[in-house]
Amino acid sequence: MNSGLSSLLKTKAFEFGFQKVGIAQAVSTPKEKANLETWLSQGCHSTMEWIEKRKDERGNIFEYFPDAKSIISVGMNYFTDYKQEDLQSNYKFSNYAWGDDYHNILKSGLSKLLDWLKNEVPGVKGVVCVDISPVMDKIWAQRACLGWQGKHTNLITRDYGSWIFLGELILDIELNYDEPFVADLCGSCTACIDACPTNALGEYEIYAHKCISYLTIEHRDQLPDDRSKLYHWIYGCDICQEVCPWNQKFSQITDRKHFYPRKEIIAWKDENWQTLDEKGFRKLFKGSAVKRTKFSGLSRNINLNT
Ligand code: B12
Ligand code: SF4
Ligand code: SF4
Repeated sequence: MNSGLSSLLKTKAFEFGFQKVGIAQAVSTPKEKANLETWLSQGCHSTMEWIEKRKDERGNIFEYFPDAKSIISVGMNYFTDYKQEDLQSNYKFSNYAWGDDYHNILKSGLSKLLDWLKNEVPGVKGVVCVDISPVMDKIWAQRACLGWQGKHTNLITRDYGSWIFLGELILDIELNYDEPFVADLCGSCTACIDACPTNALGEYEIYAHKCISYLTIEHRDQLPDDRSKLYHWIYGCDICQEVCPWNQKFSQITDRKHFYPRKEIIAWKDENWQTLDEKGFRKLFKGSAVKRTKFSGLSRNINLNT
């Protein structure tokens, strides 16, 4: 059904800057909904009440967009080949936030795709989602054949590893669907689980309350004492992805200059970070995802690692 339009949509998605694209049929997802509810009931989300608040929509696409028929799932490669060792400071800073805010970049590409489609199919309804919408990005990416959810819980692709951002365009029209990605290519590997310094990973499950990414970005105020070891990370954490053989073998360098580190991220020494003030924070992280943690969060993380 609509195979001409489906393949044109994919061609356009590549043209608008995405490296991965697939189309999933909008269906209910009772198993994933149940997993989410168990995860929440175990308190793994900690203070991320915003996940719980819209859990019905996250677990059921039709609660979010009742007319949904198709989900175009896209991935954008952000691997730059800079390493933590290239940073002149002892602090570590997650690579996904080195450059411009990915939300804006993916949203812009998906909005172009929707505008293009509106010209082709007048009256089509669609919604653009990137991260903050109450939609489980990884589930739809797997259903649209982009890859599988690894034991570290991130979505891994065969051709770029897991260094890809995800987003969706949800539409009220039928399209030609890809087969879900059914293989689990983690095999017997447990490198991510073994490397996580805070034991935040079970198999295919994250205890977010223990995860350095959660603690440095999402947790407000002081950290509980026993969780105050951030292992030098001041924003996010990349350890479980750095050790993944799929990233070591299959990462490809992105040509999106937006994701390359701002010069300060590379050049700053510990004392530059330690003397950063609110004005400097606003200037350095204008148009960056780091704004999420606010100046208070970043300076708390710097202090805890000093
Ligand atoms: C909440 C959140 C977080 C939380 C919780 C992480 C998590 N894994 O859920 C915190 C703050 C810790 C976090 C951290 C990071 N995040 Co985040 N995060 C999200 C967000 C907003 C929601 C994810 C969610 O729904 N979690 C709820 C739990 C229940 O979902 P889940 O872990 O996928 O759980 C599933 C499995 O446990 C599964 N399950 C249970 N048993 C089994 C058994 C088997 C066999 C299988 C296959 C599955 C399975 O069932 C659950 C439901 O399907 C998404 C964006 C979005 N809207 O989806 C981004 C997102 C997942 N994050 C992203 C990124 C980049 C990161 C970081 C890498 C950032 C960083 N460098 O610091 C880290 C990675 C940490 C990690 N190891 O996951 C990307 C991941 C891209 C990708 N390739 O997958 C996303 C998709 C954002 C985006 N749009 O690109 N994040
Ligand atoms: S991001 Fe870091 S702390 Fe979180 S699960 Fe991965 S290795 Fe563990
Ligand atoms: S490190 Fe190993 S177990 Fe973890 S996600 Fe990668 S392949 Fe899977």
